[in-house]
Amino acid sequence: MFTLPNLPYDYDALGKYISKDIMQLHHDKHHQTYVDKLNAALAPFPELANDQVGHLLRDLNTLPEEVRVAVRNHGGGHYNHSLFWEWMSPNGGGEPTGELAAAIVERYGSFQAFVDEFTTKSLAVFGSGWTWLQRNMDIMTTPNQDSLVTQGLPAPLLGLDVWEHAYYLDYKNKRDDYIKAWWNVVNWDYVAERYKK
Ligand code: MN3
Repeated sequence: MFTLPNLPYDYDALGKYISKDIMQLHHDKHHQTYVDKLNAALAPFPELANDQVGHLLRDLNTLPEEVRVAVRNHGGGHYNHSLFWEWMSPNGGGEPTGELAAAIVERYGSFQAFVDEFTTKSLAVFGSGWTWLQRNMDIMTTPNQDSLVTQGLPAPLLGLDVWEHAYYLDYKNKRDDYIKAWWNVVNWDYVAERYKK
């Protein structure tokens, strides 16, 4: 059985940028629903229900056909959101340092140029999806709850949820304002930790 992880901070901790109302809805309702639907789909397959969701996504095409769509959508939702909470912090924002900063600057010329490109790609996602910083410093987007690991790629260093449910309560249709605010809570320490692994 899969379970909803606790937020690593209080619901109102990001309040200036992402409200308590959004965090409660996003974590307690949206993420919980992915977990519940994943568990329901895998109930007839206890050996799969005991695996890690990242493994199921990686091996999606070898799973029983009747659970693939559920794992892709709800398993992807569970996996992506479990990381998303960690990618934010009330002590976040600013710029990365060390090897991660060097890799970003080497690829994009400057941290700001990286932010601009990540933002532009996030704004270009039509409908619902995610923007990712990959281990090789590529920025890519996926629709819905699709995961990089299903595509045989390493787990992402950083990801941004651009589904409307992530920002509509605070920012209405203004995804650009949400993204601008989100940079103030990015947990670069956690991204750097993932980069080192
Ligand atoms: Mn979401």
